[in-house]
Parts: sequence; structure tokens; C-alpha cells
Amino acid sequence: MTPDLRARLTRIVGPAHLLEDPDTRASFETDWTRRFTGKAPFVVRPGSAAEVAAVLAACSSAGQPIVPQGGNTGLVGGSVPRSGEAVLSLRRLDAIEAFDTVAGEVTVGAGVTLEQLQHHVRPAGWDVGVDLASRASATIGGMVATNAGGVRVIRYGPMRHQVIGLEAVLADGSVISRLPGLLKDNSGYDLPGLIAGSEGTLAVITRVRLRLIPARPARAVALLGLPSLDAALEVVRTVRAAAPGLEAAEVFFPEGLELVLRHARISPPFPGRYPCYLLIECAGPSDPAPALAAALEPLADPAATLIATDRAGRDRLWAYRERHTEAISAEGIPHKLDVTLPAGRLAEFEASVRTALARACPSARPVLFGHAGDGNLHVNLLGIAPDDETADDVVLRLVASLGGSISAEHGIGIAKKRWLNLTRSLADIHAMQAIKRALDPAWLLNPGVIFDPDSFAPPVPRLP
Ligand code: 2HG
Ligand code: ZN
Repeated sequence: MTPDLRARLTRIVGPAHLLEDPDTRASFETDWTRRFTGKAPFVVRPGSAAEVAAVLAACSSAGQPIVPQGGNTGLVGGSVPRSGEAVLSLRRLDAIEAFDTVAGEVTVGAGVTLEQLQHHVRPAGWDVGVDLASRASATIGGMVATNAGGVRVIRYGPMRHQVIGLEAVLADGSVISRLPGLLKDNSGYDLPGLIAGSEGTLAVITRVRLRLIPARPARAVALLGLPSLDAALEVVRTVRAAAPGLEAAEVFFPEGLELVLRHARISPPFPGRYPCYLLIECAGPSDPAPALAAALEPLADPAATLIATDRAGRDRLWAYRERHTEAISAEGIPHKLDVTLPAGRLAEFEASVRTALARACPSARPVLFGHAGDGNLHVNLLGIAPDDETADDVVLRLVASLGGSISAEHGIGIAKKRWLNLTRSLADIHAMQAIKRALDPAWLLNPGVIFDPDSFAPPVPRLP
């Protein structure tokens, strides 16, 4: 860092929030997976949107690239430095501001965690539409920047659908503000919709206005052991049609359950072992358990069915699914792939991916789980070196050949950018690169994430 930039940043955030010491920087430099890590010249922690704008203006005039970071729970290498980027931590923007309990809308700083927000709005009868296992650390700004999905997408959609306004700072320090959160507002391009899911490459989000959902305290969770993923999908179809308020439909398999039992030290749900496990949650204004039990009756084996309605019982069932990520990490450093398939091809993918991996990369140990209700499977691969991408290539090509997407909810980051053209056309990639160039001409915001400036051939020539 040049002495001039150090002096400017110190003036903006104060010396306590400009971290240069390697030990204090360390936790900002490695991501949750431990697979992605790099050195940052410094970490800067502004305490307000105005400070973020001033920091970006200073970095921009010094040509200093930056990586915006929230809770650092990303899984694709997009929130840590790679080659000389400084970390811009948004965690100090942690104020929960205007909460309209009549309209069910709230404005929050980018650094507020999902769990903080849930605790804030639930007593007033509202809830956040997106929920995910890393709720204690994941920040709202990071969740919007990556368009996080989570376990309720089948009912409420991903994070972008919850956003009704935001404030963000562009690379040169200028501020875009769409905070009034008007439900109807067709004045020009939908910049918040574009910034959501742009993985910190177009702007740094500082505040978000979210639409909330009515809290539904009456809940029932069912866990079923089933003979196959096809059987699980059949149960999901039936419950969707017959029981009200389906919020989550999650699957996992014996290889993942075995890791969860071992690392979380919990006992198995059933005495027997099943080829596929399905967790279903229904919620509504009144107890959904009777309708759920009735819908499950013709399809489920009573010896392999558990239903819980009280909080502790529901949490116990959810633990088998939610503790997969930490159990896999306790076993080793995984390659994480996060794919969607058309509903009709999900079961075919699950079978073929195991066969294809066994043939091409016998050392890879696949652990599959995910959100069966929206076709999103997480393919975690243990037993392969961090930089050996043979297995990733096998999985992602199979996904593309079945009409799926290489990223369902985690984003492209740096982990999957090599394969972007499998499920995005060159015209599409060039349009995205043109937007990136227009908003960040010096390529200073999260450079190297999603794509590089020169990747995937030159822009399509214009017609004369
Ligand atoms: C989940 O669904 C998260 O639990 C993490 O998206 C998935 O660890 C993973 O691969
Ligand atoms: Zn997920």
C-alpha cells in the first residue's frame, strides 16, 4: 500500500479499522471451505455507507483492487483475495433501521446477519423469506450480492425476490440509492435486481430494503427414509398437491448421513439404513401436521417416518440435513459444486454422476444433498487435491448435457468460472462483461470473479 493511500484510508476509517498485521488479517483471507485463500495487503472496515464510498474513491484513484466481504460464508472463493486485492469488510454496517411492521418491510445495513434480522422481526409477526444453515454468520449484504437461495426457495424464492430496494457504492465511490422500497417503480433499469447476484463485481452493497413474509409459527417437519430419489420426488409432488404450506423439501443420502452422525455425534434417525432421506417442512397459520401426515400415509413406511411439530423436535430432524456442510468440512477440504437440474432429470443425474465419477476419478468421494423441491443438488467431493479439477469437470459437463445450470445458488466465484460457457452462451457472457466494463472500467471490484476481462473470446463484432 502506498503511504498516500494508507494516510487517506486512516483518515476515513480511523487506524483501528485499517488492518495490516498478518495475524489480524488472517481470518479475512481464507474462506469457509479452506480451499480458497490469498494474501491481502490490508483489510479495511468502514463503519458507514459514506465511509464505504470514501474508501472506494480512495482505492479507485490508487488503482487498488478490492474484494467486498460480509460474513465470509461464501463457498466459491469469491469473498477472499487472490492476487493483491484488499478486503473491504462490511460487517460494521450492522444497524437494523426502519422496520415497517404494517407493510412488513425493513431496511438493514449490509453487515447485519440473517440471524440478527430473524430475531428482530419475528416478535412482531414477520420473518425473512430466505433461511439457510449459515444464518449466524451470513450477512444480508453478502446474501443479496450472491443471490443466496437456502431452504425455502420453493415457497418464497431466492434473495433477489426479497429485495425491494438497496443502496450500493460503485467502483469510483458514487452511490446508487433505491431505498424507498416502492413496490411499483418502473423508472428505468432495475439496478438492484442486477446488483443482486453480481457477486461483488458491479457495486458494494451498503444497505438493503427487504420485503418480509408473515411469520408462520405453526410448523411440522417430517423425515422419511425412502428407497430412491425418485420415490422422494414423488412424495414431494404429492405433499405439494395435498398438504398446505410446503416450505422445504430437502434430500440427503447415506454417505452424508454417516458423516453427520460421526462428526455431530448424534444418533441415527431410524434403526435401518435407506438409499435416500427426505425432509419436508410445512408451515401455516394453523397446525399443518394432520394434513401432512394424511398426505404421507399412502407413500411412506411408518417405520421410516418421523414427524415433529415442537421446536426442539423440528430442530433435531433438521440437524440431519443442516449439519452436512460442517460434517463434510470436518472430514476434509471438499470441492463444492452446486447444480440445478430440470425436475424430470434430477434422479437420472444423481445416478449418472456417481457412475461417471467412479469411472473418471475413483478417488473422489461424492457426498450429495440439497434442495429437492427446486432441483438443486450440492455435489461435495472429498478425497481429491484442492487444485485437481478433473472431477469438477466431469460433474459440470454432465449437468450441462442434462440441461441444468452449473450454479444454482452459491454463484460462480472463482471456483466455476472456467465452466461458465457450459451454461451461458458467448453472447450472454459478452453482455455481462460489457456491463462489468461500464460500471467498473478499471476492473477493481472483485476482479477474477465470474470471469476475467479477456476470457471467452473477444466481444461479438457490431453490425455495420
Ligand atoms: C446448504 O444447502 C448450503 O446447506 C451449503 O447451500 C451447501 O455445503 C454445501 O455444499
Ligand atoms: Zn444449499
